[in-house]
Amino acid sequence: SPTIYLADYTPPNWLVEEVHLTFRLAPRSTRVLSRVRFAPNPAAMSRAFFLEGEELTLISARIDGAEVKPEVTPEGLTCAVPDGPFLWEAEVEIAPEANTALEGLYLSNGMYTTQCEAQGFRKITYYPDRPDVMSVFTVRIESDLPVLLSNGNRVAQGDGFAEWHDPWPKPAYLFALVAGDLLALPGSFTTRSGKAVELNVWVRKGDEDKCDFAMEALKKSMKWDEDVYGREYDLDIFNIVAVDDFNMGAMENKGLNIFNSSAVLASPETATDANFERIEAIIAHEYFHNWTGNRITCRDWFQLCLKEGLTVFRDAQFTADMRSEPVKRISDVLDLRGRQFREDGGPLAHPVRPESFKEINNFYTATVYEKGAEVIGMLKRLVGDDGYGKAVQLYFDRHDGQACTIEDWLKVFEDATGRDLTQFKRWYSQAGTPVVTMTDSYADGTYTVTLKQTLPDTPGQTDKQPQVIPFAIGLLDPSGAEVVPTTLLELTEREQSFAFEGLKARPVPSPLRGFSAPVVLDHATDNAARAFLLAHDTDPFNRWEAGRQLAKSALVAMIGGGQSPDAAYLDGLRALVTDETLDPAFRALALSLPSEDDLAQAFADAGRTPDPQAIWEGREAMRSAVAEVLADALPALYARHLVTGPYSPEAGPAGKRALTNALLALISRTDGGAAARAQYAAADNMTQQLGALSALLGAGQGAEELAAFADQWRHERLVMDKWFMIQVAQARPEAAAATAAALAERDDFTLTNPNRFRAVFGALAMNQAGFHHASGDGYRLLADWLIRLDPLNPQTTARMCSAFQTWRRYDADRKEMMQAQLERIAALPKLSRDTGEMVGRILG
Ligand code: B3K
Ligand code: ZN
Repeated sequence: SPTIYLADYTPPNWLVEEVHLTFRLAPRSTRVLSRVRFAPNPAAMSRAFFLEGEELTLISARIDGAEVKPEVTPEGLTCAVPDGPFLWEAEVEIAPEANTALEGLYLSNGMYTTQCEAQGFRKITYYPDRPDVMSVFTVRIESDLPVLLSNGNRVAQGDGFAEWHDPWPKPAYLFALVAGDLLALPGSFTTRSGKAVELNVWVRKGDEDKCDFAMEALKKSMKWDEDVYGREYDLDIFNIVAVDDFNMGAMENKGLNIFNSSAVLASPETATDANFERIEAIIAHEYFHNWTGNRITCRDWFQLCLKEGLTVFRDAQFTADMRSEPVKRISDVLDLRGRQFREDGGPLAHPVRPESFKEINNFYTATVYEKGAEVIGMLKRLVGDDGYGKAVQLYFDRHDGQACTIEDWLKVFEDATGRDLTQFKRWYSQAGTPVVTMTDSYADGTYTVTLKQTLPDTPGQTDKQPQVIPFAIGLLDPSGAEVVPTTLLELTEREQSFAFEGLKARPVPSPLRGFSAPVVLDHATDNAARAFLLAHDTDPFNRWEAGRQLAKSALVAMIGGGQSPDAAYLDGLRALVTDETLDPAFRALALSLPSEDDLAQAFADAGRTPDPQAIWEGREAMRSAVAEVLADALPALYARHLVTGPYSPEAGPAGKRALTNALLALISRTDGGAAARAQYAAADNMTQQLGALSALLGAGQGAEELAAFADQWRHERLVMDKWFMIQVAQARPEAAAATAAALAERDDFTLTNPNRFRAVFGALAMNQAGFHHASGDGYRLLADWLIRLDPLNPQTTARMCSAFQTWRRYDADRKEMMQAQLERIAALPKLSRDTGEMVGRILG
């Protein structure tokens, strides 16, 4: 399949003035009638007429009322057209029931739903399916189903039909339709200019008691966007729909957000605190897209980070405001390092704004989303909060109703702040994680920091130019008092020195505070300095980071050097965990060890071959050491923070539950599982029930509870996803593949539900020692199932291929086994474009 290049962008030949769509819904033979007013684009270079269309049966087509016979290919159609404006009418047939790819119009448990981003609309009708063609849509749905929804405002409704009109011009990827036997949790919101908005969360019968939290999250999001960004909602109604079969988290269709049911449904009994937090964040994210994505959209798919990076940045600000700012920052950095650094350091590395693709769905990545958000965070740090506020308001004023580029985005910052962003723009075009090496010296009251940036080669990119790196630093004196508060250094050259004068003694630096840039910091420091920062740093992020670095170096010394657990780490951890002035959520984070993948990368970075089995054993040994060293303190700590009484998903009690669950996992290593069994028996909420089950499984117990759990929850598919996942996640290395294989044979394992597939095989890929077990069983099993899934659902298959992206890091045997599986997939005769591109890039 062809490669598409950013450099080849040309404006559309034809613009769309308005669209009318009529849907006559039927599972195997839905008819879609389109009436589209086309007008020549004055900016175009040609008047050739091409409409995208895939897997459609064309019934008839007309231009200005006269029948035409277009030339149809598998990708679309061409047709001779008039010189000036004309009316295009077409009727096509599609089969939603046969659509297992979950792109276009499909059926999920009897409910019709759509997913059009990025290029799914072309599976609904012939159309210029590109984001720079924006138009006003009117939609008529004909069906016997009781609830018929589309974008915009409802304009008519009667027996067997409904009509919707969306006054805001939009690209086709924001089109949506839902039809089903649904129930709504209703709500309302009054905007700050006094407009009443009707809100609904639509679900299937039986789920209506799990919508309250999503509704509240929506109202908070609407209010926050008014207060912080001055953005009001712009329609009379806002609908959210929960769908069981969905390829990702959710979709921001104008006025009709469609959600994976896992990202909206929550009750205390069925959802964990982590689920509640994720739901709040995704509701906010999709809502915020109304302005950053919908009112202002992307010119082409290369500009994806324009809406995604910005919207992730906005939802992170929201979560920080609703909950704890440091905890949110630490979680985000953990996620960034775990997913984005991993991507940036391997064969799938690509710039925040990619320059080519075969299948755009493969570029909804951690780099576009999370690094894209980091880039905005850096921009804000560099221009200051005021500059950021002015620039963003200028963006909304100048570009409302347009399809924009990263150049437009950066220009508003230049115009609003007077800052030249030419060099900053390299963050969008150069892939790879910069390494910042820090050295320092002290003489006569002057402390000098020297920063050097190294930009690693990535696929297709070498000899990179220096980037602008905002580097926040603070200095502490030997007593632990802060002598220089957080100061922002701007590293713009390959190497630069910065001096701090007038100091009384050599300070202890606290570098890269708040993780002020998405870089790897290489700073030759020792455990004493780390322990000092762990005890004294005023920057909560760096305090956590110091503990993490201590844990990492202790683990590396244990795994690679046979040393016993480091005393400085264990002492520091004890002090931190028992420090009642600290937020329990923060303490829970401090108790978690660096992941197996993180440690594998640490070995690879040091030029050593990671041994997944040894890494697993090292973490187990460290956990046992922590459990032993803290043994005297654990039961009292656990009892002090155990939350009883009515459940609230708020950050306070959730942080305590996170801490007590982390403590319980440690306690269960030494008490034979008694405390965990007690928590399991008493739990009236999923966080404590699952936390107890996880602690038991982690200690090699819990068979009875596992069976009871399945019995209790067999009718709740989202809870059963957890049941599937936890068994694979907690399986010992030698048992992980067999556990996953057995689960996949069950009747309630279904290939067509991405949540269930991810529960088993996503968990297998995450269980590093299991996936990389020397038998090769993990590799083979995952490949077997990806091969089965690809013909049904290419998007989810392609995404899960990334489990193999680190294959070059390992020893010859493992490398060979992974390569063999990748080549086996690549050789399939009917491999999808999605999976073909991913496997090709991973093999390199
Ligand atoms: N924009 C959608 C993602 C669409 C993914 C298409 N493969 C959800 C979001 O980022 O809000
Ligand atoms: Zn998004």
